Amino acid sequence: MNAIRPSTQIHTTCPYCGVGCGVIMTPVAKGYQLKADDQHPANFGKLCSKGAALADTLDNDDRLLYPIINGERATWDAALSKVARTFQRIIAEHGPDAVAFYVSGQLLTEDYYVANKLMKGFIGSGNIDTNSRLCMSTAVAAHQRAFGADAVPVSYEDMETADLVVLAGSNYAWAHPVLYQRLAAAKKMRPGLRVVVIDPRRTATCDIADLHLAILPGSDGFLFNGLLNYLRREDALNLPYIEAHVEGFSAALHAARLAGSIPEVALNCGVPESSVSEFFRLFLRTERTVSIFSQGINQSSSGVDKANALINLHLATGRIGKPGMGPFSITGQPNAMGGREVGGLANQLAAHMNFTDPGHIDTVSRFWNAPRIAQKPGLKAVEMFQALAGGKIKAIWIMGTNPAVSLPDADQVRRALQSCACVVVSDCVRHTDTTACANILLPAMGWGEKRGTVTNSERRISRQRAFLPPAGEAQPDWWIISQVAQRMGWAADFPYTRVAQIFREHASLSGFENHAQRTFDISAFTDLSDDDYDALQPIQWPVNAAHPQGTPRLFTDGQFFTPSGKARMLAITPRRPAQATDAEFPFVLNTGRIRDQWHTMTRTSKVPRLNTHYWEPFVEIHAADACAKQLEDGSLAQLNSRHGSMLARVRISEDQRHGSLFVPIHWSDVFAQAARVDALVAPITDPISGQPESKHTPVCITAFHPAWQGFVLSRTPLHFDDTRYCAAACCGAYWRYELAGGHHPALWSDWAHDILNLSADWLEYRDDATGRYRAACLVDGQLQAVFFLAADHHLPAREWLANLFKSEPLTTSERAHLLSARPARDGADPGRMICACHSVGEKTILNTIRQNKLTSIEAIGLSTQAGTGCGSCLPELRHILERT
Ligand SMILES: Nc1nc2c(c(=O)[nH]1)N[C@H]1C(S)=C(S)[C@@H](COP(=O)(O)OP(=O)(O)OC[C@H]3O[C@@H](n4cnc5c(=O)[nH]c(N)nc54)[C@H](O)[C@@H]3O)O[C@H]1N2
Ligand SMILES: Nc1nc2c(c(=O)[nH]1)N[C@H]1C(S)=C(S)[C@@H](COP(=O)(O)OP(=O)(O)OC[C@H]3O[C@@H](n4cnc5c(=O)[nH]c(N)nc54)[C@H](O)[C@@H]3O)O[C@H]1N2
Ligand code: SF4
Ligand SMILES: [Mo]
Repeated sequence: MNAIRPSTQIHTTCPYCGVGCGVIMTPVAKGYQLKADDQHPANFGKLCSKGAALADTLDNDDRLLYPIINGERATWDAALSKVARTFQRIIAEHGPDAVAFYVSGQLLTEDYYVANKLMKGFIGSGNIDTNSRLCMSTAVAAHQRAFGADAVPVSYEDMETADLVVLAGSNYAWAHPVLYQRLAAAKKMRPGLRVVVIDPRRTATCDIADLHLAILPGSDGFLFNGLLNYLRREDALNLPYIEAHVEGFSAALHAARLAGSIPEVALNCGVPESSVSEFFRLFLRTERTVSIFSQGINQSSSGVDKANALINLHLATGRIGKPGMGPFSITGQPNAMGGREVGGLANQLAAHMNFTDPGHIDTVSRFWNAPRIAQKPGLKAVEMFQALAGGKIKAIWIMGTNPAVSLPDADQVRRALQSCACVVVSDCVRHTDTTACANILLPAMGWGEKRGTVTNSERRISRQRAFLPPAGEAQPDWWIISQVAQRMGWAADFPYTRVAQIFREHASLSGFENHAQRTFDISAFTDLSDDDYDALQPIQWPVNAAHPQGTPRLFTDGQFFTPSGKARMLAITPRRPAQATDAEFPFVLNTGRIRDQWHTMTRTSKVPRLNTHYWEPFVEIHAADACAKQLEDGSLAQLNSRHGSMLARVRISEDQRHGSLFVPIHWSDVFAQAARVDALVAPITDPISGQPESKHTPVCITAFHPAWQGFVLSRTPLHFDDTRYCAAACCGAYWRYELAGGHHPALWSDWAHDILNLSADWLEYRDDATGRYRAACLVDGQLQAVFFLAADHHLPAREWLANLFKSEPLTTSERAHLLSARPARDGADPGRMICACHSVGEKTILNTIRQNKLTSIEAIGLSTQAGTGCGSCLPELRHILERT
């Protein structure tokens, strides 16, 4: 092991996505300076906009600082004892299956290991499931079916050395930005590298695509089967490989024949024949192919079949286990992979062992010395919350996830939580939609405070290291769980005082009675000293006696983890999404991520520059659909499904398919009113994996006509009662509120004065005929707030006004133009923020391109600095350049 690095620099791992970038934190006079770790093999010195902003998320604003029982501050001892006693009582009265844990791919491996051990090993129920159910469970099931183990075959380097990279259902540029940058750089070096994007939407990822297949939502299975059939017809299968290493080949091929020829595939997928044949020919002739898949495949009622249909292609061509080849399921959360290692899903056991094998139950039971170990899988996330609603589960402990926002049928989830007498929530944040439903709140240490390991998409284990003191009384999750376990009577089994102890036990279990039968094996770390754990360098599992330096690529010898040692091709019959659109709900609702926010925004929303890219919930719609529904760009719309409704700002976009809508997942009640998209999503899941169909909900959309609309920018946070729509964003020097109301106040002026509640100089303008009210409030010549209210959404741009919140007093000219919201001269309005690193707006970029006749991204960078920071905005810059 290498020596510990100098202690002034702390090497740790970004807590956001599954790329798992290394970052270095250095204490400086005021806080910490962050830089990308140029030695870390995940990112080699690169970061995206979110990672680069981490140092700005470290304040303790709205942190959960101490335990709370029923709204009252409590001691740790009281809170832990209360959790232990309540769980014990319910188990005694109703049995172990009456309690549940709902955990997260954002826990560290050690936290996750202890949570799983407590529930499955000692409480004796399988009822621990994780938000990875909504994310990776489909890929897990597909891997298990094909390889006999949940193992990602490839490394990031394989993606860079491939000649063809297929991106299926992945918005790589925004969701895995550093991998996208690595791919873009590889393509620049080797222009022969081809990129194909399969996504119903045109996304930022299409920026580097040679071919974009904007398929009908949910039709991937038809495409993959069609390709398999095509490869057979063109005699392009690798028969020697199939003979030696694959089973199930004939049945798979037989099923794929039904996909028909290229015209049929094109029809089934809703794309031109020429695109299908181009894709098929590319795949046929390119040996080095990596097929990346993500939520566009996983979040589907037939996701496991789709993933297997894709893996089939690699098995049939022998493109696996070799450099630059393989199917590649990329993980979402920082520790989605670690959660799979410890068996955090309800249908897994631990260390890649399963309930389906009685020998495995026995092995784990003996290793843990846990005679009460669960004998069967527990409830999967969606079923778990249905059981909570039905009263079968009577106590739930939620750790590191926000199900009131992120689970499908989210209104029902919230009702279930509200009706349960024992909801325990461990979180770092005080106010989330889920903490609002909790009876007991336990403060968890956050990133920078806690220690442990995470595993990224390429099976690489990296250390998270602490560099901050805990916020308030916060404790690490493993400690909290162990303390409860001790109080439930299992002190000897949960004796942990240091995180390294847990890691060693986890490593030891991975090797226990393994005999090369289980791919997850990190037994080389069984006797790791505390110092060596502290110094642990990023390494890819398996790490064992045979592979002490780790394993970049799996299945190099064509041996798989099935009983026969052969990989399995699956016979797939493609299915359409479970719910079709109809006259009442004619649109397909697609949901996903935006570039600068992380999930329910508990951390990224703290960073003003991350809030300026998109500052409120929106719905993207094709221009023809918008026209038919009489929706204007920038107006408000109401979306309804059979399950719920939401409000969002309309964005007309040429990137949408006809009949499809896209809404981001990020907004919760904390940041907006009526904007949780999962309130609309049906609790329909894949029958094998239990993963929800989050990308395909039939909905209707109508114009929302409130009595008034408006925006308020304010130097201090404000509170608005009685609105129908309210989206708030912290933008640094000011807060931004986008508003709509159901009825007019008697006097706008009184309303605004009440809300600001501050003695200030008011400039006001009122026009009752048009329903307009505008006001600006100044304190000592400095802008304090502006109110712009109107009968509809036709309001001035906010950017110039926003810029006036810099601390200096306003100039006479600025004052004079305040209520017209327009600068005296053109060019002072930067427009919508594009480059988060250097705060460069769209209008600034457009003007600079036009004035200086710029023709390249590099030239834009030289003139404006846009795109010269983390690079996350490069696809949008290119788009703007193309438009001009
Ligand atoms: N900025 C940011 N990055 C993140 C996250 C975040 O919150 N913010 N979260 C992380 C997590 S946990 C995850 S799981 C990953 C997810 O990463 P991705 O899966 O890349 O992200 P999504 O936006 O959920 O969905 C990907 C794409 O699937 C497409 N899609 C929808 N329906 C279909 C279909 O039928 N077929 C195909 N082929 N595509 C379809 C959508 O249009 C979308 O562009 O991102 C991770 N990275
Ligand atoms: N419609 C739709 N729904 C989706 C998706 C979609 O694409 N469409 N995507 C799904 C996917 S892939 C995912 S991964 C989920 C994500 O959804 P969630 O997991 O619900 O989202 P987060 O906001 O990441 O929630 C994490 C919570 O844990 C807290 N936290 C952070 N660090 C720690 C820690 O160390 N310990 C503890 N105890 N708490 C911590 C944070 O403050 C936050 O409240 O959403 C899913 N829901
Ligand atoms: S790509 Fe961005 S969010 Fe993902 S780990 Fe790297 S820096 Fe963090
Ligand atoms: Mo995820």
